[in-house]
Amino acid sequence: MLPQSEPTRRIRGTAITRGVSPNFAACELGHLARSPIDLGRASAQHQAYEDTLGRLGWSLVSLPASATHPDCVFVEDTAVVLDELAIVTRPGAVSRRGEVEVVAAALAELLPVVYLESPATLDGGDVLRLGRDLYVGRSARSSASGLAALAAQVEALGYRVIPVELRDCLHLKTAITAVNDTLLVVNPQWLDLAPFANFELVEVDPSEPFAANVLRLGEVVLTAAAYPRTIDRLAARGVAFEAIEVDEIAKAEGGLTCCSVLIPGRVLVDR
Ligand code: CIR
Repeated sequence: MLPQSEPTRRIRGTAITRGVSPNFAACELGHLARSPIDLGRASAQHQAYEDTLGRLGWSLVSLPASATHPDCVFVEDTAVVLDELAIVTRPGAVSRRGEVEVVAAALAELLPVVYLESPATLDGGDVLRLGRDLYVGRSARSSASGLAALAAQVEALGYRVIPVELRDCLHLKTAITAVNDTLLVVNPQWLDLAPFANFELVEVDPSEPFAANVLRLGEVVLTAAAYPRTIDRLAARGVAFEAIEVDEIAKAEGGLTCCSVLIPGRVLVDR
């Protein structure tokens, strides 16, 4: 039995999520082979994910699934949230472009919203925010013009865009995520680590290449239960974590960060 964190009553902010599409099995795939997806199991895992966010202090805005957007559960790709505003992306996969509208409407109730325009493409999964630095993966989904358009939106606000070279994985946050402000968990096979020279790194266990995608939820980090060896490495560093099952969702090449857009410190007043 993995250790569980204590529930908290403090409201940390809003988490936007979206249900699993009835057509989830028709999801986009970048580097994974397609395997059968049990829709009921994926939906149950997603419900447990939402329940965990709620228990850990996030006010949920749970948007309805879309039959015409198989990947709609992966809301992370539709937006980049900063302190001052949210940038609605233009996803790299054409089938995913229509996902942004309902998420943008939900975001607009919480903070100002701006948009990336064609021909820029950018997936939120490629953006790792550490303070006022935005590390951005140059992936098959996020183009050079996408990075430039993002920089144009954020540099005047005092953020830096730092490009990161990727290989053999879908998004930057498939390869690296933050445990806290100084400690990152990483699969060193999938990216150029030079931009992260000033951080402490925990490498995934080599038998768990997808374990680098963890979700920072305050003092607690959400991890995927399928990766116990990497969890042991995090525990050895004193990281407080909670592990949940997301292996059915992972068949669509999505992880823990992908299923929410977090807006710290902002909640809808009439909820
Ligand atoms: C896709 O290929 O776009 C989806 N099947 C998976 C997206 C996962 N999102 C993420 O890592 N941020």
